[in-house]
Amino acid sequence: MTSEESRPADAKQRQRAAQRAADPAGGPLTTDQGVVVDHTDDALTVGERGPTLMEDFHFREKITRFDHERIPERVVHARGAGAYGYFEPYRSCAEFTRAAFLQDPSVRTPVFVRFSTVQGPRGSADTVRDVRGFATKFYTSEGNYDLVANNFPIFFIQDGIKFPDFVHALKPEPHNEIPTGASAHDTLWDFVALQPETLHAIFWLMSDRAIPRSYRMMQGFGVHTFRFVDAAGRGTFVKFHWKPRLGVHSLVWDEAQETMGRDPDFNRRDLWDAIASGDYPEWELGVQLVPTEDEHAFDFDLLDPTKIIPEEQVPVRPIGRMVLDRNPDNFFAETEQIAFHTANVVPGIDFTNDPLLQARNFSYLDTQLIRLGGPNFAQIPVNRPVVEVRNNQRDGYHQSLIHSGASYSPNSLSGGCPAVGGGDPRVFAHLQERVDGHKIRKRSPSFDDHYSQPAMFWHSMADWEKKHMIDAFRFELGKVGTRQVREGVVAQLARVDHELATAVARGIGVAEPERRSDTPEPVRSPALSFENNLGDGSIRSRQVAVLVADGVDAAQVDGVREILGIGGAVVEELAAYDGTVRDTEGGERPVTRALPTVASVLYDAVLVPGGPDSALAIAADDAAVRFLRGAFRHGKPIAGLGAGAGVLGSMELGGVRVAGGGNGEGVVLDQGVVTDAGTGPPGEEFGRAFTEAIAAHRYRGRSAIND
Ligand code: HDD
Repeated sequence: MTSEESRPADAKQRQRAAQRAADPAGGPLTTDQGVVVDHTDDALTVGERGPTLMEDFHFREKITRFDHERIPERVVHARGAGAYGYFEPYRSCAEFTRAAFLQDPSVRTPVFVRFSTVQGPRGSADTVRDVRGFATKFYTSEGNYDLVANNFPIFFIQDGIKFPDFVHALKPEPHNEIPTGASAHDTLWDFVALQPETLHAIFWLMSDRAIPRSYRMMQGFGVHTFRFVDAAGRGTFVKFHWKPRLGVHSLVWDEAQETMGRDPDFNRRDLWDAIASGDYPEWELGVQLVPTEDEHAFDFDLLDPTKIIPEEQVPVRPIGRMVLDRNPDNFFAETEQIAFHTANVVPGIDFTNDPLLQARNFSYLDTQLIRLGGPNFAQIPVNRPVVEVRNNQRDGYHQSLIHSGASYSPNSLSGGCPAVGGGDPRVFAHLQERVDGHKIRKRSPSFDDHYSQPAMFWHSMADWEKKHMIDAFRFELGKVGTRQVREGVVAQLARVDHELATAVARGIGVAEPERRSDTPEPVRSPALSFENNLGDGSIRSRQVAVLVADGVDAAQVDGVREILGIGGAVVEELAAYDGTVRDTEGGERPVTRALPTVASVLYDAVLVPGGPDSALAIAADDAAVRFLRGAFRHGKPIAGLGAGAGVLGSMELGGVRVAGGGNGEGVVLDQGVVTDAGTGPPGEEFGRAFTEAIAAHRYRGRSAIND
């Protein structure tokens, strides 16, 4: 290095030249006024060691802009992840709705979807126990339609006027702002004990639905009963359902908690990586339709957002599919600035008098005004409709359009423009409905039954789902400090099911409740169980770890890669160190990640291949052994080939039977552990067994699954 090159000023110059070369726009750095800046690393000072000058407009602008980079986070659903994609209907839905985007299967409507957690702030972890938001903006040819959904089909309250109470109870305790992103604290459960309408949603919250494996593996629900309106102005009640192609899958609680530390961005990263690698997530849009004349045909009120229409009673008809195929370019500009609003509807979709929906139709526009700093947020690119916007709305903060002409209607000075309606076929016509009644502040008695549907949910669960729910109630209430709150919740649970209430009471040191005579009949809706939402049974996009070390059997790893690759799984080779490992063919295999940087909770399945030296090293590596034990504890598929099968055998995982004795025994499958002690490449039988185990996600029979 010459003395010239070592001078810092030269280094900076080179850096600036490199930045200029890398700038895709090709231009130099400028101020907001377009003035080219000479450099941006030193403020303007008096001499080399003197004070900074106010005159340095570049410095002042840069710092001022930085000071104002943050906008208020959403009061709920602050943490999210989004993506672009498209929606296409399977066939025309003209029979029920005139909505243009639901007419023609050859027309793709662009969408943006934002998934979110609810309770935690923007920087909180992804895998908390919480509801997930699933909001979709359809940029239709008749304007924007927003389906602002959750991954639960019901909500915690019946009337929006209780939303601030519910959210205050759910959010961290006001005195110390603890806990972040969690519902396990006194104020929430106090509210639950006193407000039994919360129970149905609380049952979903205590189920594994509240800890999804992936945003790509959860359902979405519009919750409210909406209305379709056809071209003749006839209404049909409708509930919206998103069903993921990959099925509905969740974490287990122990895994979810560990993942918060290992990768707080677990769900966000999963969505991003899948789309970036071309594995586009897909959902089917389904509708439950109820003719207007059947409004009162149910033993609950269709307007009550704490009730589902069981799918066995009104089947979900698939009407189209949505694919997410593009990650945003800039998180803030797109995912943060997108503004959803339940009242953004298009002709053919209308509201009902669900009191929660009516409140939402006020709240969303209102919240965007403060969050996005004024009334012109619809001009932000991600919020802009694809159709032309023409109206007399003017001025306000951040107006970016230059309007001309008259800004009132009627006018003659601008030729009467924009014309009103004017027979345009796209005109929105509200469903005509006669409304009659006294002005009252009173809940309808048809909203009174708070126990039948939580009971139906409970009785529809498989045994393992019930166990997870009991564990969840015990965990949550075990964190509640106030005894009377714990007792109050148990008293509510006793009104749903005696066995559940007793099991929870035992775990939290509360007296077991008396058996009541008025608990609901054990009605079931099989569609509610995970067991009946497993998806297409594929292993597409599942993350499989292969533990390797020097001396690993190349044919076995390559063989497994080939088998799983056909199914679309993602295979990563993990070793003690980054870099490469030497395989039996003398090749240097690149290591995908070093074991100390990952953990079994970040993978769906694990394989230990053969090669005696490699297997020995794996058995002696603490991180690898911890990885295997973790995968076993969480019920994940595990496989061993050749000497790798021996590693699993020596670990004595829960008494599981493992193939032994060289080539003789063939493939052994026990408790989701697939082994073949043969030394050759993986055979067809092994490939099939491992693939099926991965497709099943978890082996539910392992006793330690949620410990
Ligand atoms: Fe809400 C955000 C879903 C009831 C008031 N809500 C928000 C988001 C979703 C939902 C997915 C995030 C949107 C995004 O990604 O930007 N909310 C629901 C569902 C509900 C529900 C499915 C019940 C069926 N919400 C609800 C009520 C109120 C609100 C009853 C108020 C009366 N929700 C809001 C809000 C938020 C919001 C304060 C916060 C940020 C935002 O709107 O844009 O206005």
